[in-house]
Amino acid sequence: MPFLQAPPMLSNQYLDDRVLRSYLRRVLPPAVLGVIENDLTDLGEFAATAWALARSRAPSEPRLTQWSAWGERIDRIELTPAWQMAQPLAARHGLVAAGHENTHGASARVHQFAMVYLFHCASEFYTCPLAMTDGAATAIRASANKRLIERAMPHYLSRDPAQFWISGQWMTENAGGSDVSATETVAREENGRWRLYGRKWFTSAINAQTALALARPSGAAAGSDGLALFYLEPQKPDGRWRNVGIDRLKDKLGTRELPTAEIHLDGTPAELVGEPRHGVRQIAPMLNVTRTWNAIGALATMRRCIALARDYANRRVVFGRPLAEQPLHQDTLAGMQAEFEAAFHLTFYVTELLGRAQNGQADEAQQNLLRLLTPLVKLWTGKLAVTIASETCECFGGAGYLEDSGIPQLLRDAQVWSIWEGTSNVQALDFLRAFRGTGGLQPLLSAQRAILSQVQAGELEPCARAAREAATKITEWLQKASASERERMEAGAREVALGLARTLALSLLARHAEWALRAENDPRPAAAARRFAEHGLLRLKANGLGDAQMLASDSY
Ligand code: MFK
Repeated sequence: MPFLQAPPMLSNQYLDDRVLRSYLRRVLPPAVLGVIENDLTDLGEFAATAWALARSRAPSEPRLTQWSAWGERIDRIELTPAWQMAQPLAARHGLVAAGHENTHGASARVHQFAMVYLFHCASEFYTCPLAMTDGAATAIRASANKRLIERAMPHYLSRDPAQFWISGQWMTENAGGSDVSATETVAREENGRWRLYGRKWFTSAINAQTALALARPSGAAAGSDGLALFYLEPQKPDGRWRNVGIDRLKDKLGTRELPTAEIHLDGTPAELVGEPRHGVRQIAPMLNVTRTWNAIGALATMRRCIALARDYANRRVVFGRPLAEQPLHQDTLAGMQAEFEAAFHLTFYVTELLGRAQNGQADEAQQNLLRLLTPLVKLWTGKLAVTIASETCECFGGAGYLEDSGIPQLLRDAQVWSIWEGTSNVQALDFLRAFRGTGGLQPLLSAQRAILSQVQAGELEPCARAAREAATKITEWLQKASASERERMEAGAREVALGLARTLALSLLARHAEWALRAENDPRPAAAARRFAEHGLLRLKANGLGDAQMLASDSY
């Protein structure tokens, strides 16, 4: 008798998503939801069929061929079948364009990111170049560089696959990943044209038609102020490289379908985006957009994990009944769902703010709030996706440890969310940068007060109280730490950032739960809020600096 288990399956990932559909009903005007639902249903179907398709064939990865049979250096990259399919699909659905079009006003970003959330897991990380393209469009628009706006934007925002271009983001170098100020790539003006010389250590989606790159104009000052931001089109129309050498494709833990390369630039023509300095300031709008995509991608990972684990729990019978009926397994799934649901509301709240800011509808406090929340949401969702993906492997038992079940890939891929686009600690320090630069926590505390004033139901009162108390504790911690040395503040920054993210997420989840009770007679968001509050919001350190120094340098 062969041993046989039913593998997990996915149904339409939009129609089956209670959290997304309920949220969209609350925040979007019915007319807008009516218009975009076709797109969402299509992408939900794509997400389900792509999972089944991926299980039915051998995994494939991009391939680099450096030399032709006749000795010519060609550096040709072959993309996976899914990547070839993703390009036209992304263009037609306007996965970048929708975030910039005026059709739905300030709801543009909610619309766009709802699509991205459905598309991500089926895209084999084609969302990476889409994120960078969205970021490049945002940075170029902010630069007000008329020539580049006319040259690149029509391609970035095209819905025509033949016209649609993607962008890379070339920052990371041997000397500096987090510390971009260590950039060694040099820009020289030769015969009235800028050319770049140096090595970029991680360049994702190397097949992109364009890239934004940081380089130091020769003779410019050291540090990040001396860097400039450049726009490049690294390939000629016939596919030959413009003085770019692809040294190798990276051998990564996950995101293996994404062609990430190590490259060298040997006189690559480039164009200044803005002034020949303050490059980090100029690329920052790109970073904030790609970090938002990062949070959406992490959220999509969580949702995929939970959908698979839940489906499997209905199929897998142990100890005489399905896993789904076993109290401890139910409790495990409930914990995952509550964390995901809270993260969902915080992440989409950030997309609402981004839409308002971009549409000129955000006042100064809301712009400051967006600045504070972007690193927080990137940090928390990146960490949470790994936790949920790891728990998902366990939900499948031994099958969750087998590559060909497709489950371990979720965990390997999830690990990227807390690394690229700036590690968790980079985000925590960026939160401190924003905290110091935007007048402290006030924008966040005021927003939380307004959100919680909409929570009236008695059953949600403990959640609202927990969120208020946590905000007070964090405020006190920050006041105390600000008065002491800078290093104490930095050492505690990650826990503060995580605590703030969880606190605001609980407030937002409770507000949605109140609405769902009244408008949809649905008690599930309230159950999620109670469960999330039970998990706790804070792990602030009382006095850890000395202990941390001792433990970090521990040796026998
Ligand atoms: C769905 C898929 C989505 C994901 C796609 C990802 C694909 C891409 C893969 C990659 O490229 S991964 C590489 C990502 N690398 C990073 O994210 C770099 C991480 N390091 C940082 O983020 C550092 O914080 C940073 C390099 C920005 C620090 O640089 P500096 O020069 O030491 O910072 P400084 O001097 O504090 O800031 C310089 C200016 O930038 C200041 O403005 P002013 O000149 O006006 O004073 C800052 O306020 C501003 N700034 C820095 N970060 C900002 C920002 N402004 C707005 N938002 C920010 N986040």
